[in-house]
Amino acid sequence: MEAYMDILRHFVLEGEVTEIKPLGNGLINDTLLVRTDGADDYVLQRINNAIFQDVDLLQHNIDCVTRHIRGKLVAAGETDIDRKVLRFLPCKETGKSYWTDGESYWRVSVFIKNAFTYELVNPEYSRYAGQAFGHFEAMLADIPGTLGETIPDFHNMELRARQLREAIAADKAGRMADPEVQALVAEIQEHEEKMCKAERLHREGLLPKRICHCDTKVNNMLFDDKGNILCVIDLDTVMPSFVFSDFGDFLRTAANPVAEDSPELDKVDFRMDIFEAFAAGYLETAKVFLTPLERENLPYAACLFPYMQAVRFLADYINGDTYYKISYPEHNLVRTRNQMALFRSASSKLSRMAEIIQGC
Ligand code: GN1
Ligand code: MG
Repeated sequence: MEAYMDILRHFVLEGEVTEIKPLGNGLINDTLLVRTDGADDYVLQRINNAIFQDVDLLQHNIDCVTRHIRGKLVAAGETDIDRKVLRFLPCKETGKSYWTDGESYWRVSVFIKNAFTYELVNPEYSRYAGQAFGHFEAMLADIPGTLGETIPDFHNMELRARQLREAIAADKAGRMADPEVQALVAEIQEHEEKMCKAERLHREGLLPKRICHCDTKVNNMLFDDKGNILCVIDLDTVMPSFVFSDFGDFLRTAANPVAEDSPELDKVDFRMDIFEAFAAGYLETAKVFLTPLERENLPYAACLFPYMQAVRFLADYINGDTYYKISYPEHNLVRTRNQMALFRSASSKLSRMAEIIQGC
């Protein structure tokens, strides 16, 4: 508590701190809820600067995005704006939206009250989520200046496939001896060429990059008590990417009836009712900017994200678990199995997905 209080002293909080406790279950940053006796509570986060190596760029992106969205909400006459976009506190000494002691990086945002996150959503909520992400991308379409890539080539499938090959070649943790790992690698590599389609289309000049959220896990959205979306959180990866990122990553987490690390593989399934609802919502708000090619490749995006996540989890497992937080030694392997099962399920439903998109 005292160590956290020393950090919080670099920001102007209203009221006295009464409690500090862990919040959420992100795999990258450390997140704490700071309760006070004042009007607002706060979220204190340590930014993982091993992963986000340019925190100044990262916070610059977030400042641009939150300012731009705030401006749009004001212009649209929205009310309750502080619940619809995040607000970060400036550091007393530098005025920047983070504080660093040279080693760790910290930021504080106002906690949005009476908001809920879900690990699983029903079709109705998925439709709202689709509208919200389409709207988020539409709002950011005219953001002035350029945003940097906070993790360069974050959702580049060719890069992720290469990183897996590098992990296999180095075999740092000696895990390549496991026949199951070898079988997973073989299955992944069988699909590699087809899954790298987005990068090819981009090189051919057919597929644009747009500002996307790039971490649209279902638990990165805040809902009010009626299921309306308040806002999207976890803005660290907002950057130029293909629209497939936001479409695919939401479905990766929302269409799977179990968590991404569930060992119950027989329960893993790509739920078409969630796909249908999310696609309908997304196309309502994103139709103003989507090209026909982007639209017709949305089913591909639904397969790409479980696949890419499996590649990332497996590479981390083979590397000896240096990227994602784990709770037990086989955690990343269990996650890989789960995401591959989801990939297989989604792949078997591609033609039905295409029909649904055509019908929207
Ligand atoms: C990470 O930060 P968090 O836990 O919301 C990761 C995502 C992965 C996700 C898998 C910066 O997201 O890309 O999809 O874990 N974020 C980063 O659960 O790598
Ligand atoms: Mg998160």
